[in-house]
Amino acid sequence: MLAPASMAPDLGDNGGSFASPDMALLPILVYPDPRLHTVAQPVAQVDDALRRLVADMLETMYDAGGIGLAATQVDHHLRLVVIDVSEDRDQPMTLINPEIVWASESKKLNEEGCLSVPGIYDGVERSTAVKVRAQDDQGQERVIEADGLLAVCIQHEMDHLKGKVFVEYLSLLKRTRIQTKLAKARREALRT
Ligand code: K1U
Ligand code: ZN
Repeated sequence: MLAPASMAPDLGDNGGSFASPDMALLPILVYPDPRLHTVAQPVAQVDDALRRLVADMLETMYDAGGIGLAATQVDHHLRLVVIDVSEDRDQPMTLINPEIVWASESKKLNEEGCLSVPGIYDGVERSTAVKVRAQDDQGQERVIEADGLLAVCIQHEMDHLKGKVFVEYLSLLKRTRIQTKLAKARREALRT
């Protein structure tokens, strides 16, 4: 993986596994919730309210064991993504108004999961490397060159901003089975 050198960890003492008492866990929408298909709007202003949402999304992502989270998944329809693919969970990245400015022609099938599709993992073909332009949590424009897991995660999260969930790359038969499985899990959770 190429290091995202131009995008320094962005939350200082609030990043990584450190959680301040005023952070909040946000409920994650579960597929097939129709709100997951909302197209996110650009962030107009990077201010304290947005930084608060970023901190809450990071806490939610770490708590859920994810490597990424899009604002769409927590019912905020803004072009905002948080990611941490580091082993030690101490390199949070915030991508505000991200745009993929280049994607490699070479593609690879990767096993993906999604916090909005709990317990389901399947293969999706993605570009092996991408270049992304985004603002950080101070509103500074950054360019990130990514490959490996970071490139896969960025593409997965950017799909969420378009209202697309990874299972939509799978066959109708697989999607139907996934919906049946999640509906059963929801019924069982309601019973207990
Ligand atoms: O968007 C999300 O729901 C987060 C998702 C991101 C993602 C995982 C794997 C490939 C592409 C994108 C997750 O973090 S799901 C959690 C998970 O399964 C996982 C955790 C660590 C490494 C790999 C997968
Ligand atoms: Zn996802």
